[in-house]
Amino acid sequence: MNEVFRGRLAIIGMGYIGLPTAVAIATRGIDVIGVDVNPATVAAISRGEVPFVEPDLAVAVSGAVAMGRLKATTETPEADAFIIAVPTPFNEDRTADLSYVKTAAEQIAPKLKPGDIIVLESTSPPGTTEKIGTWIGALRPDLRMPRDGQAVADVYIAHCPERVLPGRIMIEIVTNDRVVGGLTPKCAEKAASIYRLFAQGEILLTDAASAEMAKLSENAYRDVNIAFANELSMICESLHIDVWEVIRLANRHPRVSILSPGPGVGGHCIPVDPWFIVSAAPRLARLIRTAREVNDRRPHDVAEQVVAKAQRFRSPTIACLGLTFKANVDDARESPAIEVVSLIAKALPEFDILAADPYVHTLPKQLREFGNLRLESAYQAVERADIVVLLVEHEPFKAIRHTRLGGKVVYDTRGAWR
Ligand code: SAJ
Repeated sequence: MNEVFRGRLAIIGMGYIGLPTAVAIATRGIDVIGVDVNPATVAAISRGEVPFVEPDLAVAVSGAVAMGRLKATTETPEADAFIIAVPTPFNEDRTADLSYVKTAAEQIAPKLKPGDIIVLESTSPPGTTEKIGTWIGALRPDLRMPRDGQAVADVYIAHCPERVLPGRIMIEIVTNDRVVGGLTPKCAEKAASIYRLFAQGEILLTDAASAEMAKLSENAYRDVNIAFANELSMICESLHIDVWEVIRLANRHPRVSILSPGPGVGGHCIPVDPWFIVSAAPRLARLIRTAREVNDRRPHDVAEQVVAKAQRFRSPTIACLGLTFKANVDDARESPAIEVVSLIAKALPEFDILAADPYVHTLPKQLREFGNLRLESAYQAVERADIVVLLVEHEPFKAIRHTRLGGKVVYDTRGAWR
């Protein structure tokens, strides 16, 4: 046992998870082919470049490409193992949209030979790994799919959910423990042989549905705890108590660790994944659903606070610092900060709104419709503002001197200037 994978590996989806995983494996001497539907992504990787910002990733990609270990293509190739790392967004009714996973499985199917391994890394509702077996089985009746309780199978299918934190991906991809859930114990063991190549954390073997549910539980846990912090923040505001002081004190209890309130929960994972639990057990997932609602409501609460503060002025200029979904990343998709800024701009069309973010160089498209809103440097925005709203605690914002904020109304939604 404790086999380590040797062979050729294909990774479907060259995004925030697929590309770092490709590099981690390529630098362990394995030939990796990265597959992506976007020709621009494939061209960038082939040049040794990274199509998005993530600390330490660029140098790792250029090294792996220069060594000839990492190649990129738009066509799924033949390989000995396939990792699926494509998006799993939600549909309008908040059920999971598995179309990218299904397409990836259907493209892998004709390339499969006996002994191949397929690993799903995309965050998915319980039962998705099993569906991969069904989809592939329908296209390849010549291959025996792994089934619970049956000893023989021609291919191995498992789920190994990604767990890395954007901004720390290159560290966490190596150091995190990995959960590997197989459709059968043999599938889990085969999939683990891939992660043994680079994972320094422990590799925990289980069944596929438990692995799927464990990943969803991790993100739902964080969402519920952020919702608790956000609710506390609103309660404290209404009672004129400083929530940051309350949290600082409560967190000195040995078994209490309250997270930080903020303008809402963004990104592609935490606001999405808890809904997969809700749709799997709608009557039972009451707390998880409520947490989602609290966090989704949060940008409205913050915008209302800003609008209330603006009423004290005749014609205030409002600086909104931060547009990305969290600190020190360039990712502005699903950002609560953008929602707050757009709600303020809509509610106060007669006032100047200045948005600033060191990682965002053009006004995001959701904000382009507002004639009263423009992108500025943080320096200019703070200088001109009567009201300064801190939405994302980027390091350069934390470094703004308190003297520069003197005489202004400051609304620090992240507690960064305490
Ligand atoms: N946030 C708060 N208060 C906090 C912490 C976060 O308001 O105390 C906000 C952030 O500003 C951001 C959102 O929550 O808008 C999510 O940020 P995050 O840093 O908590 O998480 P993500 O989305 O960057 O990454 C999460 C991670 N999951 C957990 O920590 C349980 C990561 O490990 C997962 O791999 C990732 O989701 C994923 O891809 O599923």
